[in-house]
Parts: sequence; C-alpha cells; structure tokens
Amino acid sequence: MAKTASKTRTKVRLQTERPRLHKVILVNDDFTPREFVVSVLKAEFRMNEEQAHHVMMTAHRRGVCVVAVYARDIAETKATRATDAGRAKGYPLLFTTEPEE
Ligand code: TYC
Repeated sequence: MAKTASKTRTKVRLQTERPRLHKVILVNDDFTPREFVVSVLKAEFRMNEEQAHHVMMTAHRRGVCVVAVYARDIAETKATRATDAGRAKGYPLLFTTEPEE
C-alpha cells in the first residue's frame, strides 16, 4: 500500500492583529427634537455644544453621521445607552454600530 505523504504547515503570525474599531452612527428621524439629540451627544459622547450641533445637523441633512469610533464593546454600550435615552422620552432616536474597514 502506498504511503500518503502528509506535511503539517504552521502559519506563523508575526504580529497580533488589533481588534477592529467600531463606528457609532447617528440615524436621522423626523420626530426627535434637535436640542434633545444635541444633549444626548454631549452627555454620552463628551462633545461640546458646537461639535454636537454639527454632528446632529449632518445626520439631519444626510440621514446618518459617524459620531465616534471605539473598541466594539464600548461602541455598543454607548450606542445602546444613547438610544435608550431617547426611548425613555418616547423618541425614536437611534444609534447603531458597525465595524470599521
Ligand atoms: N430630524 C430631526 C428634527 O428635525 C432632528 C434630528 C437630527 C433627529 C438628527 C435625529 O439623528 C437625528 N426634529
């Protein structure tokens, strides 16, 4: 019986890959008051009034705006907290996350 040649190849990774960062994305809607969106951005993402207003207006005009990037668990926690702040007031305010390329 012929012997089957078998070689094990081990791929050596020289560096540990960094975990991908995740974007927090603000989604526009027709109901949440602008000032409330600004207040959530200031409270949850440590923005000043000017930065928060700019991000809110970008989402308002374009439909979405990237708010910030974080490690995945931090991005998800902040998006959930910010979305919950709107829900607590009965607003459909939505923050989502997605991995960076
Ligand atoms: N479009 C809302 C309004 O006119 C304001 C708003 C902006 C809501 C951005 C959500 O992500 C948002 N009241």
